[in-house]
Amino acid sequence: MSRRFPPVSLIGVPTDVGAGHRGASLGPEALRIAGIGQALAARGVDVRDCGNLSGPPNPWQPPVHGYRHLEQVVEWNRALMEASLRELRDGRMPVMLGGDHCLAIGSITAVARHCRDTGKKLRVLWLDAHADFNTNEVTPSGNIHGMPVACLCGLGPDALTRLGGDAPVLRPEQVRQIGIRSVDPEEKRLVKQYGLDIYDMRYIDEVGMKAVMQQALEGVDADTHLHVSFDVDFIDPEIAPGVGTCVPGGPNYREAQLVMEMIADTGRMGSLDIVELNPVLDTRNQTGRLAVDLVESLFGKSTLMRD
Ligand SMILES: [Mn+2]
Repeated sequence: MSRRFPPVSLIGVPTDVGAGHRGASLGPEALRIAGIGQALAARGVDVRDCGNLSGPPNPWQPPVHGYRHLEQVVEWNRALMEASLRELRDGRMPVMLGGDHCLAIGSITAVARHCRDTGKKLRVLWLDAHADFNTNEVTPSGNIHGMPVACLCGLGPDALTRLGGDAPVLRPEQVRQIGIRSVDPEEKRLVKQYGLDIYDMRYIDEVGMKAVMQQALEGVDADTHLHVSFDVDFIDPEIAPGVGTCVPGGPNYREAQLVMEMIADTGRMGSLDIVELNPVLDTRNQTGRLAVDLVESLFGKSTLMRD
């Protein structure tokens, strides 16, 4: 074992209330079946599976004032925020098994609070095909899984932006988005206005993933808590078909591994979301197994001979 990682708590959040397709609610079990707990234990990590949180069913209703299922989204996120904060205060690393990406609101609100309490700087790495910076005014769908970054930056309904009391939870300069290749037209305007740091696929093609990660991790030091929000649709759908919102042209297997390995090398990852895995759209849990493979690299399983 090349590096010690803090003890990990797996928190299953079986819901798709924020998504436009049903099925991400099955993500936690697919990740367990793909062996996430055993894989981390094999890395020498102390793993506790906290089981699944519970919350309201998906009512599958149209949006109201530009938000779909706002009440249910708030309820799930509050449960997750409380569970994550409990684990963080216990000295453990919460690893959220989602669930759709709206859940990052609860998970990152907890992490930001913990960083304030412990005097740590927070850096969020957002691995995703989408910027997730929609608001109720510009969203084409009302699906709240397209809004978490905006909500965390203070743009959204009070029930979500002030889930933990204070808003905004994040300043845009604390976020680095990697792999982006689909941004809605009005969302693009907001992203520019807020000055979000986006490493899109065009930029990755031009400078290469290594340089991108060096830039995204610049300034990360011993006082930094790195939160990784891993939307499985980050990866190219050729190898990761089991997601609700496929966008072609994502990072390939080696690029995705490099991202994870370079994050592991910092030794600063303090919390992780794994979201949007949709087993209903997958092929024999191929995407679930790939996600676990990549998470192993986040915990230092290098495919290179450097250990
Ligand atoms: Mn996302």
